[in-house]
Amino acid sequence: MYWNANIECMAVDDLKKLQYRSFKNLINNLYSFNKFYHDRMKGAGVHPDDLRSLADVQKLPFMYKEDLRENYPTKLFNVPNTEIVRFHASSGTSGKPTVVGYTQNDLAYWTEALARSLTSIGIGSNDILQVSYGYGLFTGGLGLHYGAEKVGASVVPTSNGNTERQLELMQDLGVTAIACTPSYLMHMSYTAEKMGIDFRRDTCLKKAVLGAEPWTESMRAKIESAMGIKAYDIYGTSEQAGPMFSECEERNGIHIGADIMYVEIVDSDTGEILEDGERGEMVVTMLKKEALPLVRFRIKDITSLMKDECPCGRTSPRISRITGRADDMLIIRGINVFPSQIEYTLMRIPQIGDQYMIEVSREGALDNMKIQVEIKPEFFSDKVEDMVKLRAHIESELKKYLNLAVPVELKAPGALPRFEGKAKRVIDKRVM
Ligand code: DLL
Repeated sequence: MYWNANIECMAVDDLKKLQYRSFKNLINNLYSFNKFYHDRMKGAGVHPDDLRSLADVQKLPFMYKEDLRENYPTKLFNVPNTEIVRFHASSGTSGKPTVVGYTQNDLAYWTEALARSLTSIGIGSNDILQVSYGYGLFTGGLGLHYGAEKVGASVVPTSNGNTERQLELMQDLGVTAIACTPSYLMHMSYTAEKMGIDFRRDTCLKKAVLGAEPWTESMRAKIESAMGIKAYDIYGTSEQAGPMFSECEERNGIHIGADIMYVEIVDSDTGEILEDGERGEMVVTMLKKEALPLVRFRIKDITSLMKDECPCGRTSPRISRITGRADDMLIIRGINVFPSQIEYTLMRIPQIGDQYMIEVSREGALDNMKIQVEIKPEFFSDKVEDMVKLRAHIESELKKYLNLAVPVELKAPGALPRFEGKAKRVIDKRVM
């Protein structure tokens, strides 16, 4: 089932022509009417006439999150205030927050992208979707809300928090799908167990639309087997609009609406464009945005453009699972580690529950890492020798996969903090 087969299944050459036309219009407009982009292009010695093909996009300079911060809150908006109908803002956990504005058309394209995504997951008018992403300045709640209404699903707008009430409503209303962060779903699963709720027996839940934070295939396996549902990856950032693009039923890469966003993958250090299949930092140009245009914006998320065609019939480009952010990488005694590699290893160990925490500290010139993991109730024991054995096993698995000796601390079930929004898995105690 497609939401917009004309675009989603368009011949690849036609899609590229469409992208080039939108791109050309965008750049002509920005060069003529937007001081920021005009000055940037002049500074780089590029005129719109130099852009003769899609590949010429790479002549344009990159744009960074700092550009948004420096122009806080609305200096980069490209429309008069009267055309802005909504604001969202990032939480500002990694610096000053950024504000995003939307025109009516921006909201319409955002909702269109989500309608395509939800349809590709098989969510439609027969579904009752509980939206447990936060509502408010965060884009998750309202984004999914309007996308789900567009496809005719019945929305239960619970937002996050008050988990016991959420579980009751889920049962009472016969909720079939949920949208939230993977960490919040795991928290729900944990709370349900404590309340004696069995998802398979006591709910109609079949699907989960999970994103807003990195998660791994082993986390997917854990969620699916614990709850008897299918979990789908959804991606987006507030600068792009919010959650937008997701996996289809094939669950092998995230389909990007090619008419909405043009993706390049570059080497984080050199900025050079990488081949399809190579992992690097995602750079996006939003082809339709009016209020806050983005041209060659460096998102910092690490992914690759996939080479193969998707059996679902959609011709749109696909990106592989986001494995982290370029600025998330930890260098421990010279070895590069992404938190997602740690999660992947931990979640495959059956005795480990769904919570872990990575602590990084510095001793002299050396960075150290320690990992705390929660053990599932059925494997947690008072017998010291059992726990010592289990800890040694986890440490040896980490050594095998990461090539790094990391001390592990075992925690009782429920001992580590839970998250209602985005999980914070790394505590960085280094003084920079
Ligand atoms: O997290 C938008 C969103 C809401 C996406 C709901 C999906 C679902 P921001 O708060 O601006 O926007 O954070 C964007 O979150 O750059 C990634 O680092 C991370 N992220 C989002 N989705 C995924 C995902 C929303 N599926 C930042 N996998 C991005 C990995 C993700 N990381």
